[in-house]
Amino acid sequence: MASPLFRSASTQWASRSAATRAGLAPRIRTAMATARKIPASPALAWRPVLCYSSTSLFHTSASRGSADSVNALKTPPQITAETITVGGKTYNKDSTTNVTPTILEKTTRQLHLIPTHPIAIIKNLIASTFPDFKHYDQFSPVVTTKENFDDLCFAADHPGRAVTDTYYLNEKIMLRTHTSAHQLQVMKESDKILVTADVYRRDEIDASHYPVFHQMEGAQLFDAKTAVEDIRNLIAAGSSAATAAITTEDTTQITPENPKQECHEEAAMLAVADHLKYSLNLMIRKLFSHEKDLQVRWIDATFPFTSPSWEMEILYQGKWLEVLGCGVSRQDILNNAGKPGKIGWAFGLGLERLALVLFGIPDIRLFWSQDDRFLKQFEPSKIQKFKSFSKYPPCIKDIAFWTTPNFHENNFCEIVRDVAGDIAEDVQLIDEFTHPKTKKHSVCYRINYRSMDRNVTNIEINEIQEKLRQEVVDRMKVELR
Ligand code: FA5
Ligand code: MG
Repeated sequence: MASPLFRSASTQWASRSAATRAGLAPRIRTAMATARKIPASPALAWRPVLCYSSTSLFHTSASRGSADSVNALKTPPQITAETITVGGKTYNKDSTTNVTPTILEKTTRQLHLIPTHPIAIIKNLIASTFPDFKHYDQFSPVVTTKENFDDLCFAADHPGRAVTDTYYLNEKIMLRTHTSAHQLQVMKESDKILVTADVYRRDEIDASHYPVFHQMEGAQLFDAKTAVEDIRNLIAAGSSAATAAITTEDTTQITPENPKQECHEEAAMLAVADHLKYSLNLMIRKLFSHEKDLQVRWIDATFPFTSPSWEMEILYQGKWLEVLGCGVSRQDILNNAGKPGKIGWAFGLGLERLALVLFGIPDIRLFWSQDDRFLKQFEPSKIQKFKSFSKYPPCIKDIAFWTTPNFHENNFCEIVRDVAGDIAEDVQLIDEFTHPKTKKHSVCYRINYRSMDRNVTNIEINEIQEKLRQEVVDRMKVELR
């Protein structure tokens, strides 16, 4: 179970183990809608927008590079007893280091830069709905804890900083957990920015969770003094092209729990909020232009770096699926970016979430497949349904052990990933109990081994399972049962 990096994420992450135990569908949650107290001004309210009938209307906006070159990232990372070298830079290890070779190898893949890969196709389609935004997609995943947390107003004791949730190269250097890590840097350079990148989180193992996924960050800043007028004009100009409706439910409200920042004028904040939702509704409508009855809803959320904050959910196969988080940027961030006279919004969305839905890709590991049967299916700028190829049979093994007081499921999953790699399809807690006399706590995990592209033999899996049994004892000091 991952701890809450953000409140909304915690709902999404933390609910999983309990939900899995209860046999419920994990992660896709139903949120409560509430009545909006401060209504949007009619001039700024969401209006239907143009529904394009063909994805060929998307144009790819030029993507820009940045500090670290992609070539440096393609060089295989190296880990020695004392150091880690990644992206051409060497970092000293310390007692915080928890990044593994399996994870570091993923930094070389850069899926969002392969034009025929579904992640890159979605990236480009979304970027085309923000045509004049400066797009950065070549930042190294190695960032400082200042960039990932401090600059974004995370409290010093925020659980998202925990070693159980985040990959550290050392105490001060980590793999970014979200694209927001680059907000401050890029806001200094432009008022309209997009950042696409691979992000890393220690997490559980199943068909919709992988320790690496991709996010796109967007932000737009306005002159605080003229924001209301400027935004009204922008939305009026945009809506003149509107022809089709989108079913959008928005009953969120500004409350003490999801407040306006004190430094903001209410009218300017509401205008920015309306432009944010307007822009994201437009983007999602374009992406799902082929869907006749797309249902979208907005719910309240909490992030340390925005207030008020919201999440967008789309109705997918009868369930509400969270696709992005967003809000009005904390003024401290804009001030620190040297833009005290501005007010703005920011969003961060998950590209895999959208790709799973749009391409109908059933397992998140497929994005990492090097199999031509996967890679050759897609073409730049086109959304086409994934044609599944034969699934190989699974091999199921259980492992039971007495835990230690500091046992964390993510540490166990990390060892499974390290030992089995992508062959580990799913890890589920199937039994746990506390011994009435000794008070010792026992857990039993069921591991589903299956390769995406070949048959796995029982002998091979037995060897992996044996290695796993040794590694959990060595690394977590637990007692096997
Ligand atoms: C964030 O990462 C915030 N940085 C988003 C943000 C940016 C908010 C700017 C406000 C302003 P969150 O942890 O909820 O928030 O992740 C954002 C999106 O990434 C989610 O809505 C989801 O689409 C995707 N995502 C999150 N966790 C996973 C995961 N384990 N696997 C795949 N996608 C994920
Ligand atoms: Mg979230």
